[in-house]
Amino acid sequence: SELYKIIQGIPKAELHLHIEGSFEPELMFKIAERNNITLAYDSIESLKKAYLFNNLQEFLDIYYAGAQVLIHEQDFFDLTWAYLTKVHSQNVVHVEVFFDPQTHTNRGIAFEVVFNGIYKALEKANKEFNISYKLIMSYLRHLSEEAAFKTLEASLPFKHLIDGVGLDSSEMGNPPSKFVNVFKASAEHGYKLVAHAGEEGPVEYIWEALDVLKVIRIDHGNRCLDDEKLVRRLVEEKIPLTLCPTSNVALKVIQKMEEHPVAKMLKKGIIATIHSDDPAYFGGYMNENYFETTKALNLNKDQLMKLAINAFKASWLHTDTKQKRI
Ligand code: ES4
Ligand code: ZN
Repeated sequence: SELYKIIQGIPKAELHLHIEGSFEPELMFKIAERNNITLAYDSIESLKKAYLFNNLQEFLDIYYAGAQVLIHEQDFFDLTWAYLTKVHSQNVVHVEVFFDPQTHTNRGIAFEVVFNGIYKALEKANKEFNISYKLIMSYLRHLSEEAAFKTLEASLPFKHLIDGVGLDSSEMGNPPSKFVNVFKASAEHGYKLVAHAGEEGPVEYIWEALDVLKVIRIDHGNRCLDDEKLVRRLVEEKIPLTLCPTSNVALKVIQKMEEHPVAKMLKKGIIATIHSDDPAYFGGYMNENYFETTKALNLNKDQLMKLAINAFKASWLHTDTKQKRI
């Protein structure tokens, strides 16, 4: 369609992408086979049929199960390279990628195996596709702060190559404040701070991410419109929100795309941006997220361009944290 062509033509930045969530069933079966692992599903089709979720937790259970087949550096490289090839075809020119070290270190995979595979693919895409990138290590919030501290420690040999830390996994009952100490320590090591907040959780979690963790960007933040004072804070301090519309529909954060808050957020002056979150599970990479959102909310060209430009504004492209920290 005409709209899809316009979206394809826009150079885009992806700021909210879990690399484990880009694991397509075809590649999952291929890697499972070469690692002699039997998946709980007997075919790609039956696996895909399991991708129906009523909430975040139902998704996370399947997402963590899928990641279990990743064993060797080559597996992490192939996963990351497949993602980068795909987004390159969609005219994505900058990515800020999350990875979840604990999903792997908890089953005996060394941090450096995970890191090296991902890093080498990012470097290759930088050279071959001219894609720029940042890397964000995410702490799993359903685990303890002590476990996050161990992850922080494991990352230190690579800290000159990692740009930030995030907070993901099961939101309800795991408020940002649970991680106040490890976020403070992470900042002291030079990491930038972001956190998932207000996806399923209440606005209080967004306030905590800002006031307690001192994050510079909120992942999701859908619920912020519940609180006028919070909206003013986000606008005044230029705190971006990285929204993920197809994720929100797939996880029933909203009932249908027409209810997505991004248009209202733009009207209020929030630096709202659009990303894919876990594209292999939610059925949409960057173009599909822009396309479905634009159609459902009837966004005009100015709003569409605003979203694309906001992502570059919200990115860390202009920062050179790696140099600074050496
Ligand atoms: C996630 Cl959609 C979402 N929310 C929270 N944590 C996550 N990890 C991967 N995808
Ligand atoms: Zn996410």
